[in-house]
Amino acid sequence: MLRLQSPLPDSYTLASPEELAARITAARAALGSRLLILGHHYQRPEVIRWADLRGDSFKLAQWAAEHTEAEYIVFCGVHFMAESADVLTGDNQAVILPDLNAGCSMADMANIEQVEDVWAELAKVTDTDRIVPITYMNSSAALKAFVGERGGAVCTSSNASAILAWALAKGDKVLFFPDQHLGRNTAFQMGFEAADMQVWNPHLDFGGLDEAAIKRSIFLLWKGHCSVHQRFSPEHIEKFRHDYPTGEVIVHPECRHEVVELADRTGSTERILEWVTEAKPGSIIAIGTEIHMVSRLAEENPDKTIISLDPLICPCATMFRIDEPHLAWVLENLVNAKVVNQITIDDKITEWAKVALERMLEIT
Ligand code: CIZ
Ligand code: SF4
Repeated sequence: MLRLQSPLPDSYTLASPEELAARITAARAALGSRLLILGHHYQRPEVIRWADLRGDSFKLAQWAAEHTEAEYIVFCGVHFMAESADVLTGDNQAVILPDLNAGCSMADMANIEQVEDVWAELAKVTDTDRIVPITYMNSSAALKAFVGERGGAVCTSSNASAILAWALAKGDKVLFFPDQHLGRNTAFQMGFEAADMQVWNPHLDFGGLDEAAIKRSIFLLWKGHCSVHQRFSPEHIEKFRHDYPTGEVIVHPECRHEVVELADRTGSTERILEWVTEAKPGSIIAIGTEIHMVSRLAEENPDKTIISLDPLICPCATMFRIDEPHLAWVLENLVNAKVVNQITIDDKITEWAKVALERMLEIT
């Protein structure tokens, strides 16, 4: 979704990297503890080096809420992450996204109007009181509020199986959005079979399913995906195993199921970080996730061979939008007491989105 970031003045776009670094350093010093810069694992190196804290989307949002002294939270990540941070932080804290066009193509694959329509369609063929809606963290605050209001919860890639088990203890079916792959991989990991899952295509009537298929299913998986993770293929794994017979393959659960099946381990960014950090010196590991995180792990673990599972992988284009000119621009505005690019969620959405996020915390 295009969110109309206005172009930056030339004084930022034409500045040299050295000048930008000096300006960011000065702005950070001027703002002191009033400022907290958060950096997601998928950020580029020129940006992540300025982050006070690094983590996955949920950890970052929690840290933002814990750092009550920080008036300004500059979120180097994508839109849904800044929204979650705004939901969890106090009214005295402003969450700022350096480039408003840093969205997430997966999160944009499900919007609130579509999800409300799907719910109404489901009500025609089944009892929606028995369906528990679960949204992946990678979704808009409006979707988090939707699930919160209807007895559902948010999940992350670290806790999806615990959340889905909880959902099935309270209902008969799960409507899972927006990532079909995380939903499918988690359901398989929990022991369910392909026959228990149906893909719901929001662009077709009744998701493209017939009534019997909807009734039979346990998991209705929204037809969404991450374009970065969907690129990893079984052929990449075969090639790696051929080249490095003693190597290990670790992939993110946003990858396709046939990739997850062939991998040695599957886990969230935080898990991948732990596994690589704990691996023995000399280990050879191919990783299937965003390239900036893989390159950073390679740099930080020089005693191990860490490579990308796909040698031609592209970075996440929206994460990549956050750059030093945008960071310098938001920070210098803050120094001049001007808050630009603030992400604010209205009170009603905040209330229910918080319920959905807090429910996730209680369950896990
Ligand atoms: O939640 C996040 O930060 C993302 C995008 C993935 C992960 O596995 O942590
Ligand atoms: Fe969204 Fe995929 Fe980018 Fe993550 S890597 S922010 S899921 S597009």
